[in-house]
Amino acid sequence: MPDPVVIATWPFGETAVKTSLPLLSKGQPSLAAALAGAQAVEDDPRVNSVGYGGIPNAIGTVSLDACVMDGKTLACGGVAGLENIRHAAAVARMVMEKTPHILLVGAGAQQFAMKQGFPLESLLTPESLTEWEKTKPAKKKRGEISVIPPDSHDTVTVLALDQKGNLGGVCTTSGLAHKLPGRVGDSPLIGSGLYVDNTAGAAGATGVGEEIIRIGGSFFVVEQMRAGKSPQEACELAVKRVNSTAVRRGVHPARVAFLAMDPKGQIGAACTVGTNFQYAVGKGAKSELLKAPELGPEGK
Ligand code: SD4
Repeated sequence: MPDPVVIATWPFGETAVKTSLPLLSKGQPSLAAALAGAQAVEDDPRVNSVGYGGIPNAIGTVSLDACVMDGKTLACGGVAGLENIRHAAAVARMVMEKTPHILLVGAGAQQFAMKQGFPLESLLTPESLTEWEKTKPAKKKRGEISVIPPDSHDTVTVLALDQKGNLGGVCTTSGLAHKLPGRVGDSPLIGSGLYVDNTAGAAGATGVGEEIIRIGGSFFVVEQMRAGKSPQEACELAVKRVNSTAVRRGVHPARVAFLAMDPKGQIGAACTVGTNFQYAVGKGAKSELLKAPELGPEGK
């Protein structure tokens, strides 16, 4: 029986880890435990990039993206552009369990959630509104992506290994602050923000979604593990790939981070330079916060 392990992005990932770990220790399945952890972050109004209290898009609407994946069966589900419903990850799980589809968006996702009994509510808080006002980009050039305020920490991605040796993962976010209405990031896209397969490993991402989608980020990391790389090596290869695409496009590498877990519960993480990516790790009765290595475009 493997020791349960759970990892989650950013310092607020500690909230997720502390919620998930006792559930895993009681024998709960990885996906249920990861979802409970992610939901604790969605509910925390102090986290202004996930769920309730997330920073709104360019027109002041909080719009959530999320997905879930089960490593045993490859069952998965997601929602994108979900408004006025705080538990986006739980809705994603319902998409997985109750529909033949994988991704529901916008009004359709909201209608589906309401039918499943999720309440409608405003996700804005006075604090998130103030932060939105304060960080509003003065003027954006056409095609320019909003810059994430340096202190706003992003998506929560939770990867868990349960006592039966099954991997499960959840990714949930309000996405880039000030994004264009209708913009979908990596977080609800299976293979970009999250990918989980018991036969190879689990991976998740955080940062500028466009860069993660461009390289098929989480799928890339899992396939590196399938080919024999360690979770650490796999994450570093994904960051190098992001860096090399940035060099080819003549732009500075965007802020992106990956984290991964193999089927034995070994973990890894890496990020682009200047990202200051920290992640929470829970194993046994212990949880801690680790800092990921940063890789520059020169690949160091
Ligand atoms: C996105 N990856 O929507 C998300 C944003 C984020 O940490 O903040 N990630 O692109």
